[in-house]
Amino acid sequence: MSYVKNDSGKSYHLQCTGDALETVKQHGKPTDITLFGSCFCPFVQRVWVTLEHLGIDYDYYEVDPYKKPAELLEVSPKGLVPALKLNNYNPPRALNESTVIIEFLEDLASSSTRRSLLPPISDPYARALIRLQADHVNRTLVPAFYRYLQAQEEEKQIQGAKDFVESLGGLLQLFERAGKESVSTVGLWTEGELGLADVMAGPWIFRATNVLVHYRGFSLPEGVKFRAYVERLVSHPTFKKTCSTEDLYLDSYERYAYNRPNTSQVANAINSGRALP
Ligand SMILES: N[C@@H](CCC(=O)N[C@@H](CS)C(=O)NCC(=O)O)C(=O)O
Repeated sequence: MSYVKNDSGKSYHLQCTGDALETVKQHGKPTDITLFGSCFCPFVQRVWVTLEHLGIDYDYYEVDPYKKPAELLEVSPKGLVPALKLNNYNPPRALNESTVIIEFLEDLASSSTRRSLLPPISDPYARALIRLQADHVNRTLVPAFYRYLQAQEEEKQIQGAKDFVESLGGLLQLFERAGKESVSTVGLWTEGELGLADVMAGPWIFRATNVLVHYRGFSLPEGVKFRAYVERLVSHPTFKKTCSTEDLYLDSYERYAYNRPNTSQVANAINSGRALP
């Protein structure tokens, strides 16, 4: 049984709301780095949180990635958000792919703001443990989220929920391992600072608390420690700055929840069993 009965035909939003809108308003003036973003997009959100956390100056530019305007294609070959336009080059250069952008911003911050989402470079093992978490998020958690949300038949939804919970479990195991094997203070799991894995996973965990709850009747895994982690994440001031109000996500994800044809490149990849774009 799908949790919400009928597709009401809602479309994705084209402007941030709530806290995210306030942040957009503070980042309207041209700077060296323009973030091409879309208000509902989790891949954008992870880059956006990174910019905020690292204290790197940027301006936010909202685009509709499904319409693929020429200015987006110029900075992102597949027409996907997020993308960065680097205005200090002449002519300007660009970068796409959220994970690559995040690494770029980390490198940039290492010689400017000196903030980071990773333990210090003097502790390569601790850094690798966090990267293992991030890798798990990208290869397992993110696809499991979409498979679950796009599943239409009851059986597939049950399997989707199981797989999603299992991928969360895998992340927690990696968190626990890092807690045991390193003394790093980076990462919300150990009540440290916001870290790379939090930023990588955050947008989907957040959407699990609203979109998956609404469309799939999902309940987050029990466990005091896990629930406390999710609370620290979604209420983290830097993360919250990039969050719109719940209605924006519910409306924007109805397309996925009913698996409407041609919803997105991600949705098509999930439907055809291919790797995500
Ligand atoms: N691998 C890309 C994925 C980005 C992505 O799929 N973005 C979506 C919005 S959430 C998009 O631009 N979709 C446009 C489309 O499907 O044509 C990344 O990590 O940056």
